[in-house]
Amino acid sequence: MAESAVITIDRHIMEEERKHPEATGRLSNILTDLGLAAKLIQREVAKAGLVDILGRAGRENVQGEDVQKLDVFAQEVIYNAMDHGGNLCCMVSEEHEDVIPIPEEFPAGDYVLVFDPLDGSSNIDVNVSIGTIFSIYRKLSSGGRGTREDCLQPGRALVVGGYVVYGSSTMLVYSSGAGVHGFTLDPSIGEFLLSHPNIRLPEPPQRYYSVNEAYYQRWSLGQRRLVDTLKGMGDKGTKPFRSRYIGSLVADFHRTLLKGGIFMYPRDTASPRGKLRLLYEAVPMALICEQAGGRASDGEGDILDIVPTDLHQRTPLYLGSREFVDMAEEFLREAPDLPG
Ligand code: AHM
Ligand code: MG
Repeated sequence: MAESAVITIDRHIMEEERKHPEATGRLSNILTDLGLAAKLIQREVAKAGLVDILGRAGRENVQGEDVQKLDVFAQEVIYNAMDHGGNLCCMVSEEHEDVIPIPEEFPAGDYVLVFDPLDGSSNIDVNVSIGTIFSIYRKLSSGGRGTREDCLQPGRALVVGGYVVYGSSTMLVYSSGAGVHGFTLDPSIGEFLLSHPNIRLPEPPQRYYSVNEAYYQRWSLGQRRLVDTLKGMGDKGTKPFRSRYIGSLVADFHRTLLKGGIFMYPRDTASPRGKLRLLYEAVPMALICEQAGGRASDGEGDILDIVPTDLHQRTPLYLGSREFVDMAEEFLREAPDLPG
């Protein structure tokens, strides 16, 4: 790419904002602050393999300071990057029981930040991709520092959804309802550069399915028949799909977005409502998936239509190419019950 064609994330956000003359710049500030938090987290994630040398998690580092686990570190980095800008009224995090208000010493803004600081924690220690997931909503209540109701809005009210994947390179992908844009961190200059403008799920999609198949026995008959069919074993005699499962939602979804296919985390007898969290994990991915031409369902209907009642509510999740998510819903409708 020619030097002159390089578009940094800040420039991209600024240019998007110019299309909306009524914009206050608050949203851009939030995204810029999140970009900084992502770089700080990336720096630590990249050192994860050096833990034994440098020390972490309950041990002291070389300066004699206590060092933290990476997910706790990520939570604090995001909180500290976002608390003082005057853009947010409150935050909620997968790592925190309740709403986190902006401290009184700082001005409160009109937006709510919902985030999962470091998703895929079982993959941290084994050098496999992990990620940060975020959502931004407009505050509903007037005045004050944000309430639970401000955080419990349906996905259709989402203003921005995005994620950062810490993989072989670090990428930030977001949508503000006008397409999906992906930026890759250039470590030599410390900037996220536009590398994937206007991402669309490929048409026709590649035939990948992604699910933790070890739970097969716990699934409904509909879910089992669906996966049998994807493996080419069903009545309908389809050719087998290819299977990929990393166990980090961000990485599994990122592949699905770029290649097509279907990611599934069904409900099962151990997690009758599903494992993944509606607010922190499902909704932002659902916005991106829809904006890229795909579908996101809980197995019965669109994820973005669900009105949450609990901050940490779980949901089954089906994400990816429209035709495969439609097909999943069809199988589930026919035999939805979990084994007794
Ligand atoms: P976490 O929030 O504890 O990290 O769990 C979420 C992760 C997702 O990234 C991933 O899709 C899923 O859990 C994997 O779960 P399983 O090990 O049951 O397949
Ligand atoms: Mg998580």
